[in-house]
Amino acid sequence: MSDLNTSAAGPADSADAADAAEKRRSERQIFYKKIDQYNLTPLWEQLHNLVTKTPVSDCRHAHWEYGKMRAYLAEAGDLITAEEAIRRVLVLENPGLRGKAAVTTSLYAGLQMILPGEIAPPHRHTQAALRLVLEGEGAYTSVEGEKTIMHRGDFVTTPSWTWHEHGNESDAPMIWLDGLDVPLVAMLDASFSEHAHEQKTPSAFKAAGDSKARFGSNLLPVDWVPPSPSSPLFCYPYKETLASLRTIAAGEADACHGYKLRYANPVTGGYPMPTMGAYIQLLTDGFATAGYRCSAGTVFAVIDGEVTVELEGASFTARPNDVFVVPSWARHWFTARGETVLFSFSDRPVQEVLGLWREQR
Ligand code: GTQ
Repeated sequence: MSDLNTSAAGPADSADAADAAEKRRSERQIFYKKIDQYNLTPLWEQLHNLVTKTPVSDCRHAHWEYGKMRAYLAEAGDLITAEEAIRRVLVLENPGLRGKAAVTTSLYAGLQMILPGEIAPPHRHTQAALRLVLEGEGAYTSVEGEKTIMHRGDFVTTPSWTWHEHGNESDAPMIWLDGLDVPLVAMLDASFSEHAHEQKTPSAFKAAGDSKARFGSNLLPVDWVPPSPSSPLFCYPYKETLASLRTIAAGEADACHGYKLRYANPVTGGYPMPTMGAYIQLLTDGFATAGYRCSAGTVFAVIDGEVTVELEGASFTARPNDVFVVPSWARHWFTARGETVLFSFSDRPVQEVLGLWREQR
């Protein structure tokens, strides 16, 4: 019977239904305005935007050519000293996240330059930092009183709340890529910092190579208990990293990654710092990766060789010292020209510890 009634519904009935729907819509709008004054909002109007089937992000893929960045950095060098700037850095802002000092939703990247004779003064902050040395030889970063002389390709860490300063006693500019967890720490409202003049207990001077001797040689100080989840080793020299990559490249390559290793905390086997994972991978000449995506938006820097990247319907070729971003869940393909070495960093450790990290091969 009800079937018959429905099919027999005339134009008058459907007009009534439309009127009723319109009335409900306007009643709802009035209701939303009313509760808005009390800082309340209806979930059902935005549930689909909050709980998406797969990641939806303002983070876009992006590519910065080193030649252009370097020219702008040189101009910055004429405009401001490292001491004046505290840190003379050009921030790589994701085109989808302008104004937020974010290279991905959770991470920050910048290109820092120190000219001969300059010093970037000591400070410490809760934000963790990593450096990939791109150009120059012989400038230093000092972490907790230990001076590390930097060489191209070296991976240097500045864990949360460690005192650090940079200086350049060489006769050429020194340029490196900074990676920090600035947006993540901002999201958590957990930013604290101090400058050296506020420092109450200056960090003791340590010999160059101290952390490598204690923690980076398959030895550990007797009775040593980790004071933090971060790696006590501050420098991972590229010379050793490259030798490892070339040795494992005699074996079988991973279809998605070629030969890929992650930087490790030698004490725990975990990540160098709890908020950022860092990686190094070698792709042999002509190697084309299988499509891959993961839920950690990733910043890549080319150390050697050349890589053509395909993702989100776009394609670009990245050359030595270029930086590019692969957003969360963006499937991508790499093709290498020449022996290619890629450095990368992401928030994967955070996602893993929260049980969120996913990948698709
Ligand atoms: O070298 O300490 O790119 O504090 C941003 C903030 C570098 C640094 C950055 C920093 C540093």
